Amino acid sequence: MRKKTTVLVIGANGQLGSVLTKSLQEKYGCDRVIASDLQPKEGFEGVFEVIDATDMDRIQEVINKYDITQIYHLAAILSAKGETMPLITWDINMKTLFNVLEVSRTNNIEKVFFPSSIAVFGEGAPLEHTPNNAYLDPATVYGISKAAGENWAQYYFLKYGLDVRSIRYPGVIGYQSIPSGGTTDYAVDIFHKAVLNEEFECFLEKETTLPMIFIDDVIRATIEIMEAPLEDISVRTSYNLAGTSFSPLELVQEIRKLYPDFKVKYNPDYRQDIASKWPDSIDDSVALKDWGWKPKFDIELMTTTMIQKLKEKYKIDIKNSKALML
Ligand code: AKB
Repeated sequence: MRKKTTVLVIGANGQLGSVLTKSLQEKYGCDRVIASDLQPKEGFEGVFEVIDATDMDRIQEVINKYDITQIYHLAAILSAKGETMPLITWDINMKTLFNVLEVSRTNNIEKVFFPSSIAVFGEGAPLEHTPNNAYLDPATVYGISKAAGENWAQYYFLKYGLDVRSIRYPGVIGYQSIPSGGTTDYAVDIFHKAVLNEEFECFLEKETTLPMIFIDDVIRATIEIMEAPLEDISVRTSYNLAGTSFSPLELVQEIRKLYPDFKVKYNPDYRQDIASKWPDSIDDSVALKDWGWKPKFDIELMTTTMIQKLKEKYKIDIKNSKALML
């Protein structure tokens, strides 16, 4: 008899994990989604377990406790932070992945989700419409760990039949949480500054175009690939995924349609070197062909949605802080 789907989300406090956990709760029910991270998150509603994913025994305990059938492994150190501690990043990103793959194999987990990233591409890949099977020569330790991880995901599928599915995420733009440690993080921070009428200092050059995606699209893509019939998944390393592509300047121009006085200064740092080697745009036609992927948000819709949501959020935050002060 097929077991009822019970999902474990590792890295549930992160930019993506926090939103994905909510969508999974809506889909499977609160008691069927086990959120986990290094520490509990204030205000979290649902079932939570503290897991350090470098500890395989701890993951095993949680699998046993809830009879887990699917794992979403979202914990990783991202590109920019990774460059400040390369060996630790390699250890953590690979150890946590191996732990997830191994416990999944030995517990007959039905499906595993492992996010990869546009960071797997380097100077050997075409900058425009980078194809799914482009040469991978990543220049960051994060990118190297994701490229290696993609191959390990495929290895576990081919050797053990473990159903690991993966997407190469572009930079994710969302209003619910603030990302940290990534090279694409500027594109979230900029919206907060615009809504708060503050000047924004950009750590990338104004012309640096990168592939980005709005949070609603990326969550939908993640759930869609996990729901696709097994026989439709032809790529066992990772699928390219496109949302929209833009440079800081193009984003500023879009924001200025709503905030004409928005001030920005450019002060590129080491993250510019990382971004310069990543693609400008992504060819995601294989994802379209295999499981029907199509993004809904372009730069315009993403910008208006971000601003509307952040305005609501800050109004609420201001109300809350006033309430606390009374
Ligand atoms: C980062 O900037 O490191 C991430 C990514 C593109 O994977 N957002």
